[in-house]
Amino acid sequence: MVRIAHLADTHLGYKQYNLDEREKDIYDALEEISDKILEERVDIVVHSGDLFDSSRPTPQAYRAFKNFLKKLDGKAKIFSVLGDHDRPKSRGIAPHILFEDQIHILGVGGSAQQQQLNIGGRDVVVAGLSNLTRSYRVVLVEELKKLSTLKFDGKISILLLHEGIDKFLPFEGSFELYMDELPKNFNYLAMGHLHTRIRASFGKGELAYPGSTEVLRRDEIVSWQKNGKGFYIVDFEHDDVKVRNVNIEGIRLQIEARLNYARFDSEIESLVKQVEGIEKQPIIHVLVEGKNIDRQNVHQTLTSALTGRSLTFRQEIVEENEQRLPDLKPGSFQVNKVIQDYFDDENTAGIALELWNHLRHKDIDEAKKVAEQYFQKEVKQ
Ligand SMILES: [Mn+2]
Repeated sequence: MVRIAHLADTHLGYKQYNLDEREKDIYDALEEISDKILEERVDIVVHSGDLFDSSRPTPQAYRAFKNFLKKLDGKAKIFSVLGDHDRPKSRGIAPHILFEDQIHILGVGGSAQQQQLNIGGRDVVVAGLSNLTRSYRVVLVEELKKLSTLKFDGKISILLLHEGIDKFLPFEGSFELYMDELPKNFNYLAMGHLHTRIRASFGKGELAYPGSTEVLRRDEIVSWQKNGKGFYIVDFEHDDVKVRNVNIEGIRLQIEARLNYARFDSEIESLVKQVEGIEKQPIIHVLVEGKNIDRQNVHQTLTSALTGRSLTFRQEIVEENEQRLPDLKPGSFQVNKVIQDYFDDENTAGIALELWNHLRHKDIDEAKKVAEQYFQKEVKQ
């Protein structure tokens, strides 16, 4: 039997809400993963991209990965592809280069690569193609076509990709690939990029996204509660592929609380009871709904109730008589087109689209970055 650990989207160096604690949470998650990988005695570790949150990691992020490698101590071969976050912009080199003796990065520069190794008598082919954006879709599809012609006769075959697929990201413009463009001749498609856990049988084996290893965005809370966060253990025996979840236990709690302003005081009281005594202070997302909401009062009440009981709280206020957008079904219109039609010039439409992409994931930090860059470039000139 050959056993691999499959992880992705560790985003080392990401610092949610600009909090040191959140940066450390991400490193702690990786440390727990290294313990669990050792317990599982895996032969190979594959990381499907976005190992680092940036192509220019901080020393802290480098150190976290160094510690991971030190812990594994050469007990497993490690392969990875670059994601959209840690792929260097233009012609730079990837941060992974510092660890090139210990980690093999596959398919950088637009062409897929493969390596063959022998694990206890069984040949294993690990292929990979680093992230290509939608503007390189032609290259991406061409490379996948080439991969689909490979013959593995009896060898275990694994393919690493960091891309979104239409089936799991229904909005036009948000995915890079259509499901039927993926090669069907591999035993296991080790995917990265989507932060939720997804598993599907595909071709002659399985396709799987392990998801991010921490709750990096608010819209990951629901799937984290349902499916956990962590990585996969994949066992290959004869022609069989078995995938199993391994969960990280130490993840910081994130709570979504919906409070009715008419009963604000009593609802705050029960929220306080709910979070009382939690050892690792939770992150609380509060939504206050009602009429004639006194925003300042809400903020003051939340601050005095939740300070010390939460790592941070985020408040959102919705007035009952505020106009809400009509419900639209995915696929019934193209967001790109709506935005492009609205703005006259391509540049502004591009920025609006980028902002929309971050904000629909409630990724305020990334949206701020985009806004700041725009300000630097367009306004300050
Ligand atoms: Mn990604």
